[in-house]
Amino acid sequence: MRKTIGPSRRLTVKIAAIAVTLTVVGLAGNGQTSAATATVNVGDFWFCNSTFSGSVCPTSIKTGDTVTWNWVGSASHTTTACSDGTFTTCGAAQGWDSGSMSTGTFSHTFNSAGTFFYHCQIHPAAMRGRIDVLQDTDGDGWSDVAEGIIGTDPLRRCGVNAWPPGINSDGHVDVIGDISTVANFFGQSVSTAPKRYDIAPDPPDGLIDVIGDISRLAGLFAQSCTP
Ligand SMILES: [Cu+2]
Repeated sequence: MRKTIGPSRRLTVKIAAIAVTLTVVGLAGNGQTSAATATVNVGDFWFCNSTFSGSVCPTSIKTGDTVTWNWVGSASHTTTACSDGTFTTCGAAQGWDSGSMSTGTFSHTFNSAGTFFYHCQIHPAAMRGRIDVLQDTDGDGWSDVAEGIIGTDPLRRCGVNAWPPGINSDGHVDVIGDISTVANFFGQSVSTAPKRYDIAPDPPDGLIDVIGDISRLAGLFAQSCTP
């Protein structure tokens, strides 16, 4: 006789599969979290990807993060800061200017919150972008606004309800106690699941999902908060 596998059994299987994957990944990733780097591709003739040719590509980061522009096309381009969304006053004085490049990378670190516009000086109509920098006062990788919604302390990186992915507050992301806890609420909205588990995106979307919350946790498996 064949046994039917019910929803809770399927979830257990799914969690076990996540655990096995994470154990393998974790061998290489036993570290601490720190400021992040976002990569923006620079192509012919767009920022991010070709769908943004002629429009503005948005990139969301937190204070202290770095954006690295990566030249992937063959023509020469720049990433040059502009004073506002009219893209009329642009140059190094507005924040940064890579100068003309056709290969390699250029990086800029954003230490203050705000909306920062940039374009390519050579193709200003086709190539435009925007960096949305959210305030992250404690530097734990979650914006102050997100932590306000999740219910963690935006001023502390470690401790009880301080670091969003440290679900059980032991300062470490594990399968038991963190990932499996959140996975148990898979598919639920924060009307029935705790807001504390809705750690992604930033700010949170009100839903406990695999693409957002569980994969974000999985990506931090075996990592610790830095006091
Ligand atoms: Cu260009």
